Amino acid sequence: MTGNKKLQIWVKEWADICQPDSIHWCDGSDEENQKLLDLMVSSGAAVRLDEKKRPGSYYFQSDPSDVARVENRTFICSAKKSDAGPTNNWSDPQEMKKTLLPLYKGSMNGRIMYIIPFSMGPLGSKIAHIGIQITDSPYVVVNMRIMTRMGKAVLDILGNDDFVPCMHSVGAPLQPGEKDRKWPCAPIESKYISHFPETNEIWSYGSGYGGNALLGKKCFALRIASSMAHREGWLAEHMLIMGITNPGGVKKYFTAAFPSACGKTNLAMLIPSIPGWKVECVGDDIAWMKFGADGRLYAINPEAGFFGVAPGTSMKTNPNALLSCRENSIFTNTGLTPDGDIWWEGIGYDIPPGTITWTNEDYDPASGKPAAHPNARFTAPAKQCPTIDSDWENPAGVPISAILFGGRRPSTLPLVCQSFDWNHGVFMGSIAGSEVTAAAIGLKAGVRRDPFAMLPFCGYHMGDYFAHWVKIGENAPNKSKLPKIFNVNWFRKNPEGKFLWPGYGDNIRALKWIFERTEGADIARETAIGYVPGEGTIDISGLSEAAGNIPELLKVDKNEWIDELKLINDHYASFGDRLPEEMKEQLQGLTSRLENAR
Ligand code: GTP
Ligand code: SPV
Ligand code: MN
Repeated sequence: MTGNKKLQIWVKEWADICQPDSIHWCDGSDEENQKLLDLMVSSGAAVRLDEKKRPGSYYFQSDPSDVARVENRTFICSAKKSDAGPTNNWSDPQEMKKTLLPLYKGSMNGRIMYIIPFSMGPLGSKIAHIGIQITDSPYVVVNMRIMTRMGKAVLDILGNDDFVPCMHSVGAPLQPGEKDRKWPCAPIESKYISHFPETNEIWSYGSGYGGNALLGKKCFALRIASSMAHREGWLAEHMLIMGITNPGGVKKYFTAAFPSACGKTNLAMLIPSIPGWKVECVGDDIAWMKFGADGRLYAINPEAGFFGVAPGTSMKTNPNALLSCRENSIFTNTGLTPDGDIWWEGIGYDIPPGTITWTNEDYDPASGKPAAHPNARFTAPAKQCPTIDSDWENPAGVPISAILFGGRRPSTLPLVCQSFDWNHGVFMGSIAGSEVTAAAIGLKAGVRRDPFAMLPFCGYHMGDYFAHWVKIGENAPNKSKLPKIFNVNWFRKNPEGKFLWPGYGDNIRALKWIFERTEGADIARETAIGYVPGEGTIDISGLSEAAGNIPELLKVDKNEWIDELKLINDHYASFGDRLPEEMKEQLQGLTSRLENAR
C-alpha cells in the first residue's frame, strides 16, 4: 500500500462511494498481470490467443456501443465557461460532480476496485508526472500496464508527493449473483469523460474503451497536461516523435501532429524507401516538450506502449507495428481466426475461413460488414518495436529540429510546405483540418478543422492555446534554435478519388526535403502559403508511377485557397476576442498574398 495520506484518503472516499466488493492495489508484477488475464479468460471477457502464433497475447470484443472516444460526452469543467472555449463541451465543476456522484454511488457493487499507480514519462524523470487511476475494469489494468510505467515502483517514487487523481468506473454494478457481461459499460447518454483542469482531476464514467478509460493517455497526458503546460510554460501535444538519420550519419528528431487515425503511428515507424536513410521511433501519439539548458526544444514520450489502429496495418504498410504486437499484446475489436490468431482488413493476406468478427458473428463477405471494427486497436509495449530509438526513455528527451502538422486533405494542401517563420507555423497548426475518421463516435463526414490535431484534446480555450504557442516562440531562450514548422499531406486525391501519393515508406521523400530545409538548403519555392519544394527537389529515385503526380501534389491553387480562406475565416470567427492578434495578422498576410498571387 502507501504511506501517502492524500492517496489513502482519496481511495477511502471513493471506496465509500462506489462500494466495491474489495480493493486491490496494483503492484505491476507479471504474476498480477497473469492473474487478471486468466480471470478475464475464465469469465469469457477475453480469449487467450495461440501461444505459438501470438505468445502472451489476448483478444477482446467491446460492446458495440463502446468502440471509440465519445467527444460529445467529453467535458472540460473549468470554473468559467469561457475558459473551456468554443471547441469543448463545458460544465460547471460543482454541477458535473453533482451529476456524477449519484452515478458513482454503488457503481462498483460486485466488482473489485483496482488502484493503479502510474508514471507518464520514465520513472523518476524530471519531466514525468505521476497519476493514480481508480478503476473497476481489469481490462483497463492490463492495458495501463502496457501503456504506462505502472505498479509499486511508482508508489515508491511518489512518496508523499502530489499526484493526478484519475477516477474511472465502467458504470455497470452487479447485483448479488448477477452474471457479468463480456464488456460491461453504461449506455452512451450516461457516459461522462470529465476533466477538472483547475484542480487536475479526471472523473470518467461509463466507458471501458481506449481514450475514454485509459486515463493516462488522452485525459491526463493531453487534456490535463495541456492545462498544466499552459500554466507552466511547456507543451503537451498530440504528436509522434521520430529520429531521422541521413546517409551521412547526421541525426535529427521531428515531431508531427496529425489527427486521430491520420498516420502518426505509421510515420513514427516508417521504413524509408530511399536507401541510406534511417527512421527510429521515440513515440507514436503524445509528446511533452520543454526547452533544455542548450536552448533547444526537447521532447519526451510520456507513454510506454502503442494503442494503435489495427486495420490497414500490414507487413507492407507498417511492418514495425506488426512486429511490435507479435507478442505480449492486447487486441480489441479485430477479427478472431479459428486457429487463435487475429485478423483485420488490410492485414495483407486473405481472411482465414471460419474467422469471427468483432461483433462475434461468423464472417460473411456477402454482408458487407468488416471482420474488424475500423477503430480496432492493438496495445503493444513500445520496447517491442524493432526501430525503437535508443533515446526513447532518455529522461532529458530528444532535441527537436522540425514540427510537422497534417491531416487527411483530399485537395488544396500540398504534399509538403514550410512556414515562413514560427508565428506562420503556429498559424499553419491553427488552421489544420482533416476528413473525419473512425477514431471518435458520431462525427459528421467531411473535412473539419482540427487545430494542432488537438481539437478533442485541448484542456482549455483554443484561442489561449494559440497564444500559448506564440508565447513559446517569443520566450524561446534562443530563437534561432526553435524547430522549423511544416505542413504535410499524404492524402491528396485525383478527380477519380485515388490517392496521388503512395504514402507510408515513400513519405521519407518529404521528410528528406524537410531534413534538408532544417539545414537551410536552397531547394524551396516561395508561394502565398509558404515554401514548397522547388522543381526537381523531391527525391523521386525508384518512385515509378507517382513520380508523374508530383506537380499536382505540390500545386498551390489560388482558387482552392480562396475557398479555403472562407473556411478559415469561419473557423477563426468562433474564437472571438480570444484569437491572438498575431494570428489575425497571419490571416491578413495570407489573404493579401493570395490576392496578389497570379
Ligand atoms: P491515433 O492512434 O488515432 O492517434 O492515429 P494515428 O495518427 O497514429 O494513425 P495511424 O498511423 O494508425 O494511421 C491510421 C490509418 O491511416 C491506418 O489505416 C493507416 O493505414 C493509414 N495511413 C497511415 N499513413 C498513411 C499514408 O501515408 N498514406 C495513406 N494513404 N494512408 C496512411
Ligand atoms: C486517438 O483517438 O487519437 C487515439 C486512440 O490515439 S484513443 O486512445 O482511444 O484516444
Ligand atoms: Mn491519438
